[in-house]
Amino acid sequence: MVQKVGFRRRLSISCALLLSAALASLVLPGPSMADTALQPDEGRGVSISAFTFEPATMTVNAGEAVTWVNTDGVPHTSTGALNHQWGQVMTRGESFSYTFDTPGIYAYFCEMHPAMVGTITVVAE
Ligand SMILES: [Cu+2]
Repeated sequence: MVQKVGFRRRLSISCALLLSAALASLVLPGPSMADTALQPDEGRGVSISAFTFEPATMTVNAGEAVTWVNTDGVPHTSTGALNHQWGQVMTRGESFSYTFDTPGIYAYFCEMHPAMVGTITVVAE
């Protein structure tokens, strides 16, 4: 019985290692991708990396743009949660900018992976 449990544990650790190796090869950006993420063309930058919006919460002034940059190996979207005010599919290396003109709290998510969520808070200048 004890041996059986031990075997299962080793097996699940092996599976976890294989899975993380597979995920790492899918989602790890190259160095040039990371540079792109840090220097968006327009506005403040949100990097999409390892199925996460980073930073997940950001505050900007009204009239400012936010640029999302996908550094993952799979497509993601940035989609406004309220009536899909904005929405754009980004493949690896692609970016999308949206200008927030009206103060408020804007929740957004990835349509392909709804567990990916973020919030942009827009304050009056
Ligand atoms: Cu996604």
